[in-house]
Amino acid sequence: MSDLKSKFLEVYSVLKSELLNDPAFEFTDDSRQWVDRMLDYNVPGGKLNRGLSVVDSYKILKEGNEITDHEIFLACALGWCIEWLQAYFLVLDDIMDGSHTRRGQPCWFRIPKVGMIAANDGILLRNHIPRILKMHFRTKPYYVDLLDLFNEVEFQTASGQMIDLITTLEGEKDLSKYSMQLHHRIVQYKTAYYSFYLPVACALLMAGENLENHVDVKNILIEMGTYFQVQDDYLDCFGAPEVIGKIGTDIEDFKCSWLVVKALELSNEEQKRLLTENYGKSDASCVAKVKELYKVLNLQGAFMEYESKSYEKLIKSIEAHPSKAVRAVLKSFLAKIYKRQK
Ligand code: DMA
Ligand code: MG
Ligand code: MG
Ligand code: MG
Repeated sequence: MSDLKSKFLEVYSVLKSELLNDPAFEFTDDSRQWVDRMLDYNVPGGKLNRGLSVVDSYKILKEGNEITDHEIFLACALGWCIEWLQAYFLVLDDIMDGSHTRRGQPCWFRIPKVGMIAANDGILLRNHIPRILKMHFRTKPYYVDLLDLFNEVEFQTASGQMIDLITTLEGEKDLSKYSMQLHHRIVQYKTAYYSFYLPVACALLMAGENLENHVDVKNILIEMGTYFQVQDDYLDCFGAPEVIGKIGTDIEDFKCSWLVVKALELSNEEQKRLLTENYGKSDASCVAKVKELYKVLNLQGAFMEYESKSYEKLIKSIEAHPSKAVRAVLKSFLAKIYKRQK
């Protein structure tokens, strides 16, 4: 494990123990144990890309300046706030998407003793974020901006989840409403803001920057986040569950996935009929027919083409940025996700 990652995980233990001893609630042994187990199950088990990116980005922005251990701790704490936000959204997303596994284990709500308590655990995870921020950032000049940033991004993500969900409504299963434009809108809101803009925005605030001066950085990160969610859509069908740690449900769930939109673009009338008949059904044979059509249409090839085109476009936008440090931050983020398998 890298030094940074082990340092990052140490900070998790510190934050967890502070939350488990929060004087605002009279914990009993049982309730403390519940939260302890719930946090360990849902917060630290992912790739930690978003959280670690805060620390990486902060280091790059401060290049040439001395960084104290305390500043590293603070950057890690902000990184963990994003991992907490992600855990909150994922616990609820898995309930709503009817998913089975996440990060190589059953989804939290699938644990028999947990069930719908998971809904409240999601709310609790969300409430931990302002508590961590208050504990460690209350006296910082950028505290208000930080709170505002997390609030804005949470609103954008929840709105993205809303459009992701309402487009699949039963009784209105109409593939003709699915387009690249709708897909782009969904993924920009549900994924790009919290996964890409938020980590870099946290680092910029810590470095004393005003976010209003970084709209161009935000736009590049949103484009990167869109590319990331197209990968997620691709892996939902073509990824290996052992590698991605989750079993795809997009076909069953009638999601407006990049794959189905691309398939609609490439289909003839007969293939469109096959999609209409089989997309959005949980029956395994229907799912298999959709996957077969995806192969016939060579969506793997279409995705590879999309992937290299997006990469080139992103590199061009990054190269055009005037600040060397910002270019480095954006490139390091892109390198982490290009051609990812999980
Ligand atoms: C998830 O989109 C977005 C958020 C905000 C959790 P998704 O349902 O495609 O994610 P996953 O494939 O990880 O369930
Ligand atoms: Mg999901
Ligand atoms: Mg979802
Ligand atoms: Mg997905």
